[in-house]
Amino acid sequence: MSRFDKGIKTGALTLLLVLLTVGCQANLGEQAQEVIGEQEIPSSQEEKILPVEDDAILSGMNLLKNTALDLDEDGQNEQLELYISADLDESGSPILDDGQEWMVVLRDGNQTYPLYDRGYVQLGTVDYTAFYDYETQSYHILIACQQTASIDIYDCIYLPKEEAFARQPVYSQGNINMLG
Ligand SMILES: [Ca+2]
Repeated sequence: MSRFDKGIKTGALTLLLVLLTVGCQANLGEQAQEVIGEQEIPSSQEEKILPVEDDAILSGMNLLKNTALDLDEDGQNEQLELYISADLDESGSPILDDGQEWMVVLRDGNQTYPLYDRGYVQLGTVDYTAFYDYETQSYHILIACQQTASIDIYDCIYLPKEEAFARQPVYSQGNINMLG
């Protein structure tokens, strides 16, 4: 083997080692992220939300916002609704105290899914965002609860076969200073 060939072989080996090392580091990075994700949001925190046939769960609450959407694709719209225990002024805005109860429900005829059930929120707000995910072909309702020192976001995924929701916390952070 000539010295030239040796040089090429050594160079190729070095390049291979560098690529392997970079590849391993990239893999380690991905694994570490997955582990962190699992630690923050254990899958055991997933809850199944079934409907109740009792409008009394909404007693004393005032409707703040609603969206019509057809989650089960039967041609009839369901109502996604945000409720608050505070009174509303003439323009429909809530008269906020230091804290109040909030609810997010999905109503389908006489069935009501309590997606966020009378959570008491101190100096903060609750809101929802609904969307259809083309990739997984599923409907999601994100619910965000913001307070001055914490934020929690839940993802409620509609399960058409079970006619239920799977709800899990997807982001939770305390000890913060909310800036806006
Ligand atoms: Ca429907």
